[in-house]
Amino acid sequence: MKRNAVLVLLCLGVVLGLTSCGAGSGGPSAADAAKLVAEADAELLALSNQAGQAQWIAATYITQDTEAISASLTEKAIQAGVKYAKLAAKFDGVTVPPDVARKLKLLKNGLVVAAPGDPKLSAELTKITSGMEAHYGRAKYCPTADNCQDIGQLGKTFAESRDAAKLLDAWKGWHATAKPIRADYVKYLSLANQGARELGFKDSGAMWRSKYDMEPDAFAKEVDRLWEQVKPLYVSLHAYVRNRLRAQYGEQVVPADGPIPAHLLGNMWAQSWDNLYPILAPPKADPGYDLTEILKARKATAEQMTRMGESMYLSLGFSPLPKTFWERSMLTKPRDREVVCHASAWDVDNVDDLRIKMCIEPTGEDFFTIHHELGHSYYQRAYNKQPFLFRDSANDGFHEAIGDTVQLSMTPEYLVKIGLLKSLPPESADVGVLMKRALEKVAFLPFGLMIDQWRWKVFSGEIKPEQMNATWWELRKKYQGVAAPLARTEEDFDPGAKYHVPASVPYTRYFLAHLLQFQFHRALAEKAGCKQPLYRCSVYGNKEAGKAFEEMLAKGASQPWPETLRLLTGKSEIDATAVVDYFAPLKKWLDEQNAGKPTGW
Ligand code: X8Z
Ligand code: ZN
Repeated sequence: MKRNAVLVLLCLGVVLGLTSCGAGSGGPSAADAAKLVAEADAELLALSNQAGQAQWIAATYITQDTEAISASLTEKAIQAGVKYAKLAAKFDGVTVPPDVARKLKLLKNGLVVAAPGDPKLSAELTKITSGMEAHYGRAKYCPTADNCQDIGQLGKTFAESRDAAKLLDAWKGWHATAKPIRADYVKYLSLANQGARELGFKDSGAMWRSKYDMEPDAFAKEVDRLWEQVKPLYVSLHAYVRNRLRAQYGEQVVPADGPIPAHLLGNMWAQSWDNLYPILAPPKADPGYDLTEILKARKATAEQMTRMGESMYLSLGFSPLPKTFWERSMLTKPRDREVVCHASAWDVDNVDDLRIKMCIEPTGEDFFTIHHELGHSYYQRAYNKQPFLFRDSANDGFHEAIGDTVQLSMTPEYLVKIGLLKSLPPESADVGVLMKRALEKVAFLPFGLMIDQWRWKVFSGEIKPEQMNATWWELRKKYQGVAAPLARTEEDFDPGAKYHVPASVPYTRYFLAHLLQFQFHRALAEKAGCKQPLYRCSVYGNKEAGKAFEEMLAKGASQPWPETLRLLTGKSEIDATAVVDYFAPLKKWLDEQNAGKPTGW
C-alpha cells in the first residue's frame, strides 16, 4: 500500500513539474486518482488525530507551551491538506468513479484556513490563529485589579441583570479585550488569503463559500434568498421586543423606531434573546416555568445534565456514549487553569474518542447547549464507518443543526415526561412557549447571517482593514437592527469579541442550521406520526424517527448535501417555510401587539 502511495506521489510530481516518472507515463489516470485519495485519507487521518490531541490540550490547559505545540501540529495537518488540495486539482477533467471524484472535491475545498506554501508564512499563520484563540480563552474584564471577570461571569450578568449601567459596563469591558488582536487579525487576513489564492480561490471567503456543492456566488445568493423569507418574522419580533424594552429602560435609552442598543438583549452579542423572556412574556400566556430555576433547585450537576441529554438520544435509539466520553470530557470549568470555555464537541481519534468541552452551569441555556453539543457527538459517531475524507457532515450547517433539532423536541410535554416539570402548561400558554423559542432561534437568524457577510467582505478586500469596526456595526444595524451602545472607533475590534472570529470558525453554518433544524424537526415529527402543531411535537422515545435521523447522519459527507437532505425530508432545498410555519401563531400574535407601532429601523 505504502509503496504504491509513494509511487503515486512521484508520478504526480510529473504533473506538478517537480520530478520525473519515466518515459510513457502519460497524464494522470483514474487509477492514480484512486491511489491519491487513499494516501490522503490515511495521512490526513493520522495528522488530524495528532493535531486533535494537541488542540484538546491547548484548549483545556492554555499555556505558551500547549499553544506552541498545538500550532505546530495544526500546521503540519494544514500543510498536508494544502499539499493534497494541490495534487487533487491535477485531476480536474480526468474521469474517475463518483466516490473518488467526491474525495478529490473535498480535498480541494475542505480547508478552512489554507497555509501559504512559504514555510515561514505558514508557521506565522498558524501561530497567529492559535494565539488569537488562546487570547480569547484567557480574556478577562477587570473592573478593579482584584475583580477579574471571564466571559462566563459576564454572560451571567447579561442573563440576569436589568441594570442598564451595569450591562453597559460589562459590554464595554469585554469588547475592550479584543483590541489587542486587531493587528494580528489583519495579518491573518492577508496570510489566509495568500494560502487560499495559492489553491486557486479568489480569497478565503470564496474558499469558505465553495463548500456547499454549488458555485460560491450561487451560495451567497441562496443565503440572501433564505434571509428574505424569514425577515418578516424577525422584524415582527424585533418591533415587539423594542417596545417592551422601551417600557423597561425608558424612551431615552431605547428609540421608538431605530436600532436596539446591543447591551440590552440578554446576551453579550445580542445573538439570542431568550434570557429576556421574563420581561417579555405574553401576560396571559406564560407557561409559568423556568428551567434554570428547576435545575438550580435540584442542584443538578454538569454530569447529571449531560446524562439527561444522553438519555434523550438513547430514547431515539442511539447508543450510549463511550466510557471514555465521561472520563475525558471537560464538563466544568477547572479552578486552577485557563481554558477555552466556549462549548465544543470533539472526536479526537475520528472514531469514538468523543468528548465535550464546556463550562456547564445549572441553567436552561446550558442544558440546551449540552443537547446541541451531543448532536455533534452523535453525528461524529454515526459517520465513523465512512472513509476519513467523508467523516464530516453533509455541509457544516447540518452539523450545527442536529442537536438543535433535538432541542425542538424538548417541549413542555417532554419535560413532564422526564420529570423536570410537574404538570403540563395549558394550551393557552402556547404563545409563551413559542415566544421563548423565538427569542432563542428567530432572534439568532440575522446574527447567524451577518458575521460572515462581514468576513466575506473583509477577506475579499471590499472592507479595508481601517474600516473593520465601522462596517461591523453597519452590518449589525442592517441585519439585526441593533446598535453599539457606545461610540466606537477603529481602535476597537468588536468582531474579535465573538469567539468564532478569533478562532476562525465560519459562521454561516449557524444560519443554515437555524433553518435546517425546523425542516428536520418537521420530517421527524411526521415520521413519528405527530398530528399536533409542530411546536408541540416531540419525537422523544420514537425509535422510527431516530432511525431515519441516524440514517441521514451515517451518510456523512459522502454525497452532495441536497441528496442527504432529501433522504430525510423528501426535499433537496433548504426551505425556510419550516421555520415560518412553526412560528405562525406567534407571528400573528406579535403583529397584533405591534399594530399602530413602528416596525423596522
Ligand atoms: O458556537 C456554538 C456552539 C458550538 S458549535 C456552542 N454556537 C453558536 C454560538 O454560540 O455563537 C451555537 C449557536 C451559535
Ligand atoms: Zn455546534
